Formats: sequence, C-alpha cells, structure tokens
Amino acid sequence: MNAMGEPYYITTAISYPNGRPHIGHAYEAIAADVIARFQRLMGRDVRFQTGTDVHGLKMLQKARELGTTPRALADEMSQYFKEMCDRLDVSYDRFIQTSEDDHHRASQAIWQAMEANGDLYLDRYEGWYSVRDEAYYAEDELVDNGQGGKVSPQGTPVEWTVEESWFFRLDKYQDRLLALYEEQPEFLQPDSRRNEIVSFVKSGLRPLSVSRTSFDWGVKVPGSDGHVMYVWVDALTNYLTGLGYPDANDPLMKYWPADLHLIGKDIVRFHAVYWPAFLMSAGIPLPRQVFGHGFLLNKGEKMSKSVGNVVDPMALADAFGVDQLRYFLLREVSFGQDGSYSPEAIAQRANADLANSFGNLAQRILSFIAKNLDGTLPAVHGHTPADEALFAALEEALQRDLPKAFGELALSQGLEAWMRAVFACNAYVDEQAPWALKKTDPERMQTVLATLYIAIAQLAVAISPVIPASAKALLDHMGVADDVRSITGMRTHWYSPLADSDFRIGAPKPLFPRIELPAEDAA
Ligand code: ME8
Repeated sequence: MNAMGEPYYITTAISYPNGRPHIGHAYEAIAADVIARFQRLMGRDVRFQTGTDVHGLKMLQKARELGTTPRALADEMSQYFKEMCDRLDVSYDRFIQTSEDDHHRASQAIWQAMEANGDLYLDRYEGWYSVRDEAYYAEDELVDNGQGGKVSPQGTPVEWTVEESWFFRLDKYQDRLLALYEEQPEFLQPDSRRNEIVSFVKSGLRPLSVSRTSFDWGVKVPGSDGHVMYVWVDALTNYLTGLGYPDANDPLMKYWPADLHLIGKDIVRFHAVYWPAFLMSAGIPLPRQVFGHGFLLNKGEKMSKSVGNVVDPMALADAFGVDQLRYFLLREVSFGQDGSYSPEAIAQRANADLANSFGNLAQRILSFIAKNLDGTLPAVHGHTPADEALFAALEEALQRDLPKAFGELALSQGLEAWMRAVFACNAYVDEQAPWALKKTDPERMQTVLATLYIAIAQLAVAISPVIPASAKALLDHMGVADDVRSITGMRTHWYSPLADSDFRIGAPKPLFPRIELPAEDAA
C-alpha cells in the first residue's frame, strides 16, 4: 500500500531477550506500531523494525545461570518477543535478532568506517563496569547505595574492571553533538530529555571503551583477534542492518535516515550521544529523531488472581482484549512521561470510551439501519445545518487535531480529539432522535442515519492505528471500501464510494463487550 508515498522509517529499541517480555516492552512496541500505522494512513511508505539484542555480558551471565548457551537463550527468548508482537498486532516489517549474519557484517562495516576515520585506537581500560547497564561509569558518576557502597547512576551494581580495549574518540564529537542539539532540537525529544543530555555532554565526553576481551559472545572486531565489540556498538547498528547496510545500493536504503528511533528514557544517552557520534564518524547521515518515552509502572501493586501475573503483557491481552489494552496504554499515559496501570484502570477506560461511547454508538445506529432499512444504506435528502455542524466537528477533530497530535507524538492528545468527535456524534444522536423521526419524518430519518453512518466510518478509520482489529471488523461490517480507509481520503460528504449497491449491513455483534472485573479485582 502507498508504494508511492514518502519513506518513513521507525524503529523500537531491540530488547534484551534474557527473560520473557514484560509490559514495558509491550508498551514500546504498541506505541511504535500506532505511529507506524498512523503514518501509513497518512500515505507514507512505512518501514518498521523491532527485534532483540542478544550480545553482551548480561546475556552471557543469564545463560550461565540457566546452564545453557547465550545463543540458545537468545533463540528461545526471542521467539517470545516475536510472539508478543504478533499477538499485539504489531505490524513490523522486520524482526531482527542481532546474532544474524547480515548484522555481523553491518557492525563490522561501521566499525571499519570509524576506524578509517581515525576514531578507534587500542589501549587499556580500567573503570567501574555495570553488567546490568552494559556500561562503564566514571568514579564521579557513581552514587551512594545507602549502605556505604557505590552503585551506577541507574542504581545497578558496578565492579572495578581492567582490560585491553579498543576506544572510540567520543570526546572529538562533543562540539558537533552540542551543535546538533542546539540546531535541531527535534533530534532529541521530549525537551526534558534533551536538557539532561545537553548537560551531560557539556560536562565533558571521554573516549569510550568499545571492545571486550574477557568473553567472546559478540561481534568480532575486524582484524583484532580476541576482541568482540561492546554490545552497544553492534546493538545500535541494527537500525542500519535492517536496511541492507553497508550495501548502498540496497533498495531499502531509501528509508535511511530513520525518521524515528522510539526508545525508553533509560537508554537515551546511547541513542542521542553515542549513536550520532558513531554515525558522524562513519560518515552516515543522522536519524531525524530520537524520542525517549517514559516508563510504565505497575501501581496496582496487588496482583490479581483472575488476570494472573499482571506484568505479563500476554495475560493482560487475554484478560482485556488486545485493542482494549492498546487503547488504554496510549490514552492513559501522556506520551513521554511515566504512567501506571492496573486492572481497574484498564477496565474503566475501555468500558467508558470504547464500550459505552464509541461501541454503543456504532451498535445502536447499525442495528437500527439493519432492522429498519433492511441493511441498505440510508439515502441523503439534503443535509441540514445540524448535519453540516457535525461534519465540521469531525473534520476538525479527525482530519486536523488528531493527525497534528499524532504527528507530534502527542498520542493521548490525539485520542482526546477522537473522543471529542465521538461525543459530538452522541450529542447529534440525542438531538436528532432518529427513532422518533421514523414515524414523523422518514426522509429526515434516512438523512440522519446516513450522516451517522459516515461519521462512524470516519471515527473507525481515524482510530484504526490504535485499535486495528476492531476498526477493521467494524469497517468490514459497514462495507466501507478499502481505498477510502485513509485520513487523507476522508471527505465531508464521503458516502457513495462506501459500499457496492448490493451490500447489506447486518445486525452488528458488540465490538467491545463490557469488561466486568471479579469482585476481588474491583475492590
Ligand atoms: O535497553 N516501561 O533492552 P531492554 C517502558 N537492548 N519501557 C520500558 C520499561 C518500562 N517499565 N522497561 C524497559 C535495552 N523499557 C537494549 C536496547 S537498542 C539499540 C538496545 C524499554 O530489553 C527500554 O527503555 O532493557 C527500552 O527502550 C526497551 O524497553 C528495551 O529494553
């Protein structure tokens, strides 16, 4: 679809598959998917990549702990990440696993480009290393752990480590990085994260240790026996691997530079400092934007028996429905900030917005059409100012406010605009009371139903990036042609192309059954 559109490349972080995916992973994958689907709806030619980051000491240690190999652990756990994406309707184009051959080639190629630019040299490294963060820290970056010891700024344990290592001249890029943040503030969003990074870079960058000799699980450093790359060097390169780098003629290279690297707030430094510096060194254009989203916290401390382990995203999807979960996560969390979830909050939001407001609207109107018009499309007998006012409200909310908000990654605001349109439709139903018109003015009744049919179809199209399966089911049920299912394709009087003349709207099944929490959860 939209093969002619402008390319748009979006990536998530690639997850460490040292365990099963948790709700934070699901959150990031869903948010990226909503953006990818939204951009497709806007006519962009989208490429969407996600996957797993299998190298590094963290994976190695976990494999040892489990008495297996890192490769076996990576293969097994990556499967769960892929299954999670499939179950949550995440429409990725490539699921990369960094043990793949093309990824080793790409990582070695970027290494050689940095080396050719004179930015890599061999030396000895001594420093505080955190296995959990896969990062070295300087003495003055460590913080008190409250028990007389020191931990990393992320609160993870550190150990003094000495090894021969390749270094990358990160310090050389300090000024260019500062100029980047200053001249292209959109490169790093939200603003609060950029401010943190600017002060970090201003405080002075040191050469970065970029190889390890104490283990061999990783991408081999070209021409340097015994060295594997620091996991972040290869991990970041995944974004290029997926486009065929270093083959400049690969057709997928049209997607570079990436439009958006969507990542969590804890790994902003790697994406907004190291990554652009590596790319500058290798002479590769920089991504347009890095966005650091917030963390999702389980504030509903209490685990629920019926939901099982509520941190398991699959269990949440089973309990509430995939679209209900997707909608909740985007509606409830102000994108960029931290958010929390609980079974009660998910049920409440899904019931209020999806079941009661939108689902009920569609249900009432379509059943009425099925029953009273034999499922045929109602005829328009001239629109009144009330109809025009509804169309104007829809246009403002769905074609102006929602796309603007989604385009700026203000996802919850986009959903607020959508709800304004739903409320406008419900108010119109109450005012126009089509059921009463059945006896008094059947022609006007048809026009009102036609107006609402158009409105419901537009609402379904606009929300389709967030609740793709439900929106598709509804649009299919309504007989809306595929080629008008786009925001740019919406017209105020979009009607006749909707369905072929033989199409009949049947009695609809409820799209969003009300979620009832067992008493133990609701308490
Ligand atoms: O950091 N809420 O992998 P990862 C929201 N392999 N997002 C969360 C979260 C939470 N509670 N917990 C984690 C890595 N995340 C590296 C990335 S990219 C080249 C390499 C986010 O499995 C986290 O911020 O620890 C990151 O964006 C993603 O999940 C994967 O985290």
